[in-house]
Formats: sequence, structure tokens, C-alpha cells
Amino acid sequence: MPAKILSNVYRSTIESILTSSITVWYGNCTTQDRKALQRVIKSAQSISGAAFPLLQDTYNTRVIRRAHNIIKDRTHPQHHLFTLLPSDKLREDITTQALDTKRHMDRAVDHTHHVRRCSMKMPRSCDVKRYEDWYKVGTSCVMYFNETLNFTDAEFRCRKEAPGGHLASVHSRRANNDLNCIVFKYNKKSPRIWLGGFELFNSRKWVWIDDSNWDFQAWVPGEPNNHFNKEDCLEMNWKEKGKWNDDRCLKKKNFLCSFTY
Ligand SMILES: [Ca+2]
Ligand SMILES: [Ca+2]
Repeated sequence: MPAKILSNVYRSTIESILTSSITVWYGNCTTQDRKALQRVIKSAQSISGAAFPLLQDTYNTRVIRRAHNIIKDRTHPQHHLFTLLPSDKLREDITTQALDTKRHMDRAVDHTHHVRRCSMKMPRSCDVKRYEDWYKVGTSCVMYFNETLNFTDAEFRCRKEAPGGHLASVHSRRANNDLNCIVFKYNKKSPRIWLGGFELFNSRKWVWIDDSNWDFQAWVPGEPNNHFNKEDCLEMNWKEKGKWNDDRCLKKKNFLCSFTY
């Protein structure tokens, strides 16, 4: 049979079936499906000796044509999807997106650098929305604040910083290490920080300001010594890395905030 007739037979039967409503289904096909369909066209080509367009090209052409029709038709339910953003808004969107991407990359770089610097493993990022730059320690998210405040002001700063926020409490050796890692990442030179522990009215009983249980401690040997009977608040990294000391609450130190979720 002449190639022209074969080609017409193919186009009027196989191709019309193969590409019927192609804009609807082709986009969701797997690569495997697409290859299988393309094989049908290939067979038709080798039988008829004529060249047929690639299925992908047919799809592209039809999608573009369909989009044009929708753009032209104001009554089409999907018409609004094709309205152009005003140029200012568009620029703003692109800038925000670019900044977001940069911020994410900076963070990623930051986190990676630190893994190398810190002898212990750096805790991973907090998975609470808007607090992704905080760190996940146990069931809490923690952040270092490089801002010297007395114990009370630091606590209020933490409350303002996050819902349920407080100066950080510590409940395990591992968490203590994680917190210390965060501190040294941000301020190696001056790592003395407030944690959320304080002595309850000279009772020698220590409590956490976030009301969690006092179930772990890591004092420097000889502490808490309540020096001059004036030390009621808990600091970390005085004298020994990762160890605790009682200090005067009015002293100003950097601090760690945390919230549990
Ligand atoms: Ca005391
Ligand atoms: Ca002390």
C-alpha cells in the first residue's frame, strides 16, 4: 500500500485515538507510559515510512493552544489562572522568593559549617513553621540569644519570642550537650549563658521556670555554692564547658530560649 494511504490510515485512526483529550491525561503519565505510547508511533512510522510528530510535541502544541483559548475566553472557569501579575507584585514575589532561597541556603551552609566545628553533633533544625532556624533538642525548639540581659529580662524576652517560650530547661546529658553545642556555635568567646533554672526562695530546691521537672543536673563540682548568699539563678559554661553554676540573677548574660510543642 502506498505510504501516503498508510499515513492517512494511521492519522485518522491510531493518532486520533492516541491523542484524544491529550491535554487532560498526558501530563499525568509516567515516563514509562510515555515511552510505551511513543513506541506505537514508532511502529506506525516504520510500517508507513512516513514521519509523525512526537507525542510530547503534540501535547505541547495542544496545551499551548488550549491555554490561548482559555486566555481569550473570559467566561472560562480557569480564565483567572492566566491573568498576569502586575509588574510590581511580580517583582516583589520574585524578590521574596529569592531572599527565601538565600536564607535557606545560608542556614544550610551555617548548619554544615558548624557540624565540622562542633566536636559534638549539632542538633537538627526545629520543624515548627517560622522557627526553622531554631534547633530541635528533645521535644523542644531552642535558640541562642546574643543579647546580655539579667535572668528575669531574659525570661521575658523568651516569652515574647515564641508562644510557650521560656529560658531553656535541661532534662538529659544529651540535651545538655546539644545546648552547649548551640552556644559554642554562636559565641565561642563568651559562652556563659542563662538557663531557666533558679533556686526557690533559699530552699536549696531548684526548679525550672518553664515548670518542667527538675530531673537532671550538671553542676561544676562545688556548685551551687550560693556565694554570699546571693546566687539564685542557673548559668552554664562558667569554669567548665557544659557545666552549671549558680550566679547572681541580676548579672547580664546571653541566654537560650526554648519552647515545647
Ligand atoms: Ca541562693
Ligand atoms: Ca556559684
